[in-house]
Amino acid sequence: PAAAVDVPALNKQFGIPGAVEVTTGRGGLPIVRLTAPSGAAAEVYLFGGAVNSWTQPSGDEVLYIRPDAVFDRSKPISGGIPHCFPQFGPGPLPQHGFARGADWAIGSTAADPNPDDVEPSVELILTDSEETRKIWPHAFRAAYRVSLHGEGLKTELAVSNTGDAPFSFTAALHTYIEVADIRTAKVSGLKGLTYLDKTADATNPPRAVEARDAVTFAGPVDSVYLGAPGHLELDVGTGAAVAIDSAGWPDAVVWSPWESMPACYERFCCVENAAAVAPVTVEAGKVWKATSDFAVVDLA
Ligand code: TA6
Repeated sequence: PAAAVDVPALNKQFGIPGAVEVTTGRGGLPIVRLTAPSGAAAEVYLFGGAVNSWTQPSGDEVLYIRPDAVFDRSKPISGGIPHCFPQFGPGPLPQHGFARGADWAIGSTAADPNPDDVEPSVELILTDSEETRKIWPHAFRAAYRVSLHGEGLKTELAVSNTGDAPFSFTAALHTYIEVADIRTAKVSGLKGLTYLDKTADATNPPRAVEARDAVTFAGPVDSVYLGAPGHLELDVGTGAAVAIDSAGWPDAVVWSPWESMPACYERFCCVENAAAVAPVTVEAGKVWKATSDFAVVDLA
């Protein structure tokens, strides 16, 4: 069933002229559109709490939405920045958990009143419900703040344990980034790290050590890098790279489905901040936080 959301009422409550607008996106789904003074913009779907678009002042889209994505809430949107929570997968819960298929609520919006440093932002909230407790029996509050700073996109995920016993989860920001051609895309920052090669065996992946300065693609890639650094770059093959600066996310995932997705694999690469391997434990009353900031950098 469609979530009953009164979009005009939400815009009245949370809209900030010129900076934050609650409106409808594809499939009529409610979105929050952020617009920065730089001309950068972002769209965040309440369904999945997912950033689905981040454009540069030129209008160029940085993220990628797969052509098979559906916007009817029948399944998670394939593309943008979906959440994997409370399970990265595979594991006992549904693959990727439930957050990317759940309706998040708007907690707050802001736009710094200093006209020199306007930073439009929205905080989306997901809390446990009867439905989530059937899948994962814990009381939690996830708060996901998305903001634009200059031309960049910033995110912060905070997971609070609102129950009275510890819980553990794995998670990721399953970021889809558009590339000119996957064959010329390169991910740097991972050399020397141990990774789990999920293409060999998804449930029992063998370990290997990354020997390359930059990860390149000539076939399917599904690698979970352990202890990833706070700075990664994806050279998208247009003379620009997407820099990802994170804190609190211990792992990184690089995924290309290659020819199993013939219609689109050439046009995207997933570079994901994750807590994918060692589960994060949050004590009762405590909160876990991680940030991930994205910027387009000129390689010329
Ligand atoms: O993050 C990588 C991964 O977990 C892969 O193992 C692959 O299953 C993929 O995500 C699926 O992504 P999708 O957006 O189609 O659910």
